[in-house]
Amino acid sequence: MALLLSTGAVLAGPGAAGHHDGEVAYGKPGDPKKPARLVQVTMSEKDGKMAFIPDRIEVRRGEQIKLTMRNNGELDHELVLATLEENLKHAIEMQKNPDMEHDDPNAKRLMPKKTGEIVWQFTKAGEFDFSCLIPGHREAGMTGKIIVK
Ligand SMILES: [Cu+2]
Repeated sequence: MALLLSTGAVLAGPGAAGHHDGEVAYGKPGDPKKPARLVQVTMSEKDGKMAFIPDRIEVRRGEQIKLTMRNNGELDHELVLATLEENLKHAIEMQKNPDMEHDDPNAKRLMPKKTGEIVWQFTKAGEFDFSCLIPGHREAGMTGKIIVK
C-alpha cells in the first residue's frame, strides 16, 4: 500500500505538498469535522453479477464526500478508491495475496450486512475508479467511476 500511495503522490506532480497530508492523484482523506455530502453506495450480488449501486458518482472539485456503504450481499466486499491505473495494479497484487485486507482512508472492507464509510475530499478534476479488489469481484462487475469536475 505504501508503494501505491507514493506513486500517487508522484503523479500529483512537483509542488504538491501531497505527501504530508496524504494527498494523492485523486484527492485526500477527508476531515470528519468538516461538512460532507452524503453519497450512499450499496454492494450487491445477484444472478452471478456483482455491483456497486450507483456505479457512477459525480463530484465537484474540492467537494468532500462521505461515502456510506452497505454490503447487501452474502460475501465480503470492499470498496477501494484510487486511480484506475492503481486499482488495476492493485487487483493483480490481490490475486497473489487474496487475504490482504484494507482499512485505509481510501478503502474499506465490509462483511455481509455491515455498513461503513469513507470520507474523502476530491481536490483534483478527473475520472477515478472505485472497485472491489477481492479476486474475481471487479471482473464480475464490481466497479464504478467517480467523475470530478
Ligand atoms: Cu466484492
